[in-house]
Amino acid sequence: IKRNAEDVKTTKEVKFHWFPKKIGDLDRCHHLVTKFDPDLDEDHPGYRDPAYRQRRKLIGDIAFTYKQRQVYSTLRDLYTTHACKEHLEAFRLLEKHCGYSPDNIPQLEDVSRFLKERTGFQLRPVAGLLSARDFLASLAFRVFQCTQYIRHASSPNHSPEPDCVHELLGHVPMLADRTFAQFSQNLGLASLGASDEDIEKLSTLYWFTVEYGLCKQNGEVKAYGAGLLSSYGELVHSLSDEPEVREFDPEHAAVQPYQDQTYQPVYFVSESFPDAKEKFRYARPFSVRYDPYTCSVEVLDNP
Ligand code: HBI
Ligand code: FE
Repeated sequence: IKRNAEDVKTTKEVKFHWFPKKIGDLDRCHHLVTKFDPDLDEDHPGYRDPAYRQRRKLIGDIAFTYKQRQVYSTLRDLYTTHACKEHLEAFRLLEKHCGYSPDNIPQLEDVSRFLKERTGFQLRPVAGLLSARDFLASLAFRVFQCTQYIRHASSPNHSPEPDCVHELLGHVPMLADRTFAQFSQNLGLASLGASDEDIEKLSTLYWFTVEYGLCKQNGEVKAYGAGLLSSYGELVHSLSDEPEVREFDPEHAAVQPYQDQTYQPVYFVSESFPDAKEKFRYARPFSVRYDPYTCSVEVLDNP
């Protein structure tokens, strides 16, 4: 008797057809019956109507490529073990009050209102990548520039540019934390009027903290960077034994070469957000102060 691998597992195992075990598995149910297909069945009333058939194909393709809750649900499951407590707490509130759910992309305005109440951060729509200088300058005013389009459905787990998955699942929950919000604004304030070299350094620092930062919590390492929290693969990688993990130090993080094509080989781990915020000091010939009453920046001459 010929046996294949599946036959020889355990004696008690009964073989049966694959069937969906969770609602997301319904994505795999695409075995259409060809009977009554207007493209294949000559007796179909629409068979001789090309416009009808084209319209049917368009609607059919949407159904075929529909991925129920894929990104949201897989990431959310992983947050329990991999995300820092600030992210988890904010995420819970966003689900409760802001329409975060597997089947819904919330409105920017609703999320912005939520953040404004928590930390004074607001979201502003942006069409795509901005220059690092412009992007950082917004942070000085507690404005986060947010893309609104979503990644292409053919690669749900990866996007080469920021998209609303990255902004909403990665950045927004962190911006709801007061200390993290202050740290982000401090990076923004430091960038105002900075030289090109310093913008490069601040961008790199932003990269290793806001995008790819790790932090210690109750003796464990957790992720707080938005690039990690919006990428299933890299989130797992960052907390595995593979990458090198260094103690966070702004001087070093600001000049560490980084990787935007594959996973990072090096991450920086902070003791805590207050610690990261305290360590970041920036010296220059003048200083700036943000006036929250007028939402404007004042330049202070240093004697
Ligand atoms: N623009 N829209 C957008 N979103 C970002 O996250 C972003 C950007 N421009 C530059 C940038 N990030 C990085 O250079 C940061 O390091 C500043
Ligand atoms: Fe980002």
